[in-house]
Formats: sequence, structure tokens, C-alpha cells
Amino acid sequence: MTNISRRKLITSGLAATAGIAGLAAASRMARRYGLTPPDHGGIYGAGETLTYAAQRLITTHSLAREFPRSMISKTPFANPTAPPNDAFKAHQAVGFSDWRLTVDGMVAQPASLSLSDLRSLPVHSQITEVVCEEGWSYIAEWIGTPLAGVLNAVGLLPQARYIVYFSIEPDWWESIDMADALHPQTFLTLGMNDGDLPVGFGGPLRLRVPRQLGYKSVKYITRITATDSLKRFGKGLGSASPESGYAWYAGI
Ligand SMILES: Nc1nc2c(c(=O)[nH]1)N[C@H]1C(S)=C(S)[C@@H](COP(=O)(O)O)O[C@H]1N2
Ligand SMILES: [Mo]
Repeated sequence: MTNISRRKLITSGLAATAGIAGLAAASRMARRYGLTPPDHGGIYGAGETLTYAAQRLITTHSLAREFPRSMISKTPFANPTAPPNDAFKAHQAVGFSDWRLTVDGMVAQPASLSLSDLRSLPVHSQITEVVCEEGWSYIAEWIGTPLAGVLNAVGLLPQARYIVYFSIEPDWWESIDMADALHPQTFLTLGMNDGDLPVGFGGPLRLRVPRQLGYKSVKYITRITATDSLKRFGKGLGSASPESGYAWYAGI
């Protein structure tokens, strides 16, 4: 069977089971195909599973919408973050010259990259929208290097299924599956609208995940790690978001 017709079969199977026998049957089917999100337990779990499984089957290769330069927002909104902690202030005081991105976990060659290491990688740009779950959005140009390139360079091991990423803000960490981690629009972002990435927007380093809601685009990234299981991180729900009631998978 071709990939497409297999996909169609699973998708219509999911839709049919959701209609006839309810969400529980759909999640059983999703589980059989390895399509359950890490926060699939609990009262919203079956719904989360259906959303994630259906999205992954239908839109794995789709691109987030890109906009013409004329649509870049004149007044992008920097959603306020907590006041900078001492570690961040120390980096800021030296112009972020000693900021490092640790890349570890299921990779052949763990690395510690400086911002200039990252700047020496291929530079890409995209004009995409940040959409907050609270109902506002803005469009900006994001300049950076695709996460996929960094993962290839460190030799991502085949058993890795997720990338977990951490901010210098201790409460902010997220994870994405490989469909998003290797997606061409998922950027380690160093610039915005032709300048350096401002601190308010996550500078010096932010992971932009434009196919998901704003909260997956974590600011002030210091570490990314590859893993086959999210159980060992936090409460095992995949990221900080489901720990406070937001879905792990926030596709838009
Ligand atoms: N480290 C960190 N990253 C973060 C946040 C935060 O408070 N701290 N807020 C998130 C939320 S809820 C949204 S909607 C977006 C907002 O991005 P913006 O400031 O560029 O508008 O950043 C996300 N990334
Ligand atoms: Mo948000």
C-alpha cells in the first residue's frame, strides 16, 4: 500500500471510530499506530489524541502560512515574560557573548554551540505569524537556522522521537515530535525584522515553531535534548504546558 492510501485508511478509520464508538475507540486506534501525544491521559486526553493523530496523518509536510513583506506588523506585541533572572542578566551584561546552546541526549556528538557557531550555519528567513492562545497575533520576519541542520550535524540517533527544549527561564520548557523538529520552518532564531532578535521577543535565541501556537516558541533557549520518551521530563506530560492545562500539541 502506498503511504498516501495507508494514511487515508488510518484517517478515515479514526474519523469513523470517533463517530460511531466514540473517542475512546479512536484513541485505541491512534495508539496502535504510535500516534498518541504525551498528554493523552486525563479528561481531555481522548480529544488531544484525536487532534494530534489526525493532524499528523493529514498535515505532516504542510507549511505554516508565509506572508508578503508588506504584511509585517508595524507594532508586534512582545508578550511580557517574567523579569530576567540573575543568570540572564549576567549574559546580557556581556552582550550575550558567552551564551551557549547545549545539544545533547540521543545524538552521536553532543555539542555546546555559541551564538557565532549558530550564525555560521545556513541563514534562512520566514515571514510567519505568532498566534497566542489568548487570541492575539502578529506577523514578523524571523531569521535563523533550521533546527534540522543542527540535529543533522550532531548526528541525531534514529531512536530519538522528540526534541525537548529549555529556556534560561526555569519554568519554560517544551517538546516537539520529529515532524516538527525536522520541519523546514522550525528555526533556531537569532534575528527578527532585519535586526538582532530583541530580548522582548526571546533574544538572543528563540526556537520558532510556526506550525504551533505561540507558547511552543520558547524564548531564551539554552538547551535542546533528543529523547525517545518524555516520561523523564517534568511530570511526564511532554512539556510545562499540559502541567498548567494547555495542550502539548498546539497545531494551528
Ligand atoms: N521563555 C519564555 N518563552 C515564551 C513565553 C514566556 O513567558 N517565556 N511566553 C510564550 C507565549 S504564551 C507566547 S504567546 C509567545 C509570545 O511571543 P511574543 O512575545 O513574540 O509575542 O511566547 C512564548 N514563549
Ligand atoms: Mo501565549
